[in-house]
Amino acid sequence: MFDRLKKKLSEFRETVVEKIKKKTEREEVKEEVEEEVEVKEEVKEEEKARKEEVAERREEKKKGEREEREVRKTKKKAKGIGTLLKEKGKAILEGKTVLDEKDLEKPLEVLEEALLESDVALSVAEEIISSVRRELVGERKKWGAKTEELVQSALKTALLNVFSAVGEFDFERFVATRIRAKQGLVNIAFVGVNGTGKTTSIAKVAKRLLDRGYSVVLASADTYRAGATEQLETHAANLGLKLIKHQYGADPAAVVYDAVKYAQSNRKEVVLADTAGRMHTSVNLMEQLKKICRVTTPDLVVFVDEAIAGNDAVERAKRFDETVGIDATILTKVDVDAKGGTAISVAHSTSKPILFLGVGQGYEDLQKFNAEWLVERLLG
Ligand SMILES: Nc1nc2c(ncn2[C@@H]2O[C@H](COP(=O)(O)OP(=O)(O)OP(=O)(O)O)[C@@H](O)[C@H]2O)c(=O)[nH]1
Ligand SMILES: [Mg+2]
Repeated sequence: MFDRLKKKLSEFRETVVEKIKKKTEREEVKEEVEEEVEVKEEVKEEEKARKEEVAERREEKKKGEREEREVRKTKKKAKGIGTLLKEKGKAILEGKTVLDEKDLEKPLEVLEEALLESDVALSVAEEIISSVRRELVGERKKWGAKTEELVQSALKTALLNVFSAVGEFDFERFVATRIRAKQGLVNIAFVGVNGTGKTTSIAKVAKRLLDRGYSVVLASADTYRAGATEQLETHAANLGLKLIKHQYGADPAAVVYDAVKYAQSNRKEVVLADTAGRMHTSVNLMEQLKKICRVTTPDLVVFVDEAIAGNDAVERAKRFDETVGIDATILTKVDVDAKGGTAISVAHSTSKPILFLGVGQGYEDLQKFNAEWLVERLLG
């Protein structure tokens, strides 16, 4: 899961840590050289002074032992000054190296490329890069032993920023609140392009709600694809749920309408409506989806797409949002996604929360989305 982006982020961290180490070493060497030069000059001056003094004394005919003693004293003093300067230099240097734009130019370029290759959309990648730059450049940082932690934390902040703008969405709390407010019923429609995992996700969400004590009805509003109703029927049978269905080719809005009526008269709490997969570019099918949403007024429109779709998912999410107004996203097939950037891109570009991640084909393979979890995984 996310191996590629994870590897690239870790490479960035290593490069920057290495750069900081090298820079600190370089500055240390520079300081030492400067110290030596200063010490030598001081020694020279003192020696000159001594020599003059000695010369005077010579004139006064005071030579011999005294002269030697004075020269020895000078040398000792010079050594003392050197040690002092060195310590001072080290104290200044202690963990405080300043990274400038130039130091980070190349690693940030590489990081941006890696983000783009890992399905992070360009605008999001740019935002992440500026955040990392802001965190690392300029300020005198106490790098020292904490270098790796600080670089890691800059990356973490940048990635979490993307999600904090979108916010979190507590699905169960939403369902509970709606049920209370709407005399016991919440109607949820699942939309998206073909084969992304809508039907499977509905079954997983149904299982999750059942486990939490809610009563659920399924609506097969995919009257378009042969075998779609049978697929949902199998899930309904496995989970012991009522499925509302019509004939193949029937009006999907009518199916959802019937499911809502059924739920109302049978005191069921949640209607999960499966719609046919449709290309976001198909005008007719998008119009049909509009009608389903207009007629059945879902409380929540969930856009389902697959993590492996990368930037295509971003484009599709935008188009579905423009057409029917999506409220949240479920990203499926995260278990087979090596890149890891889709969640970041989709959340950022739609400004809609991610509800769940699909992490396998079983009913339990649905994970509540948590930005911290994702970022930890990417940086781990
Ligand atoms: N590995 C993995 N496979 C998944 C996941 N979610 C769905 N799938 C698989 O993806 C395939 C398509 O899933 P469906 O649920 O039929 O997709 P759909 O969006 O309903 O498809 P259409 O109705 O044809 O538009 C199936 O083989 C699922 O088992 C997931 O999270 N991980
Ligand atoms: Mg389906």
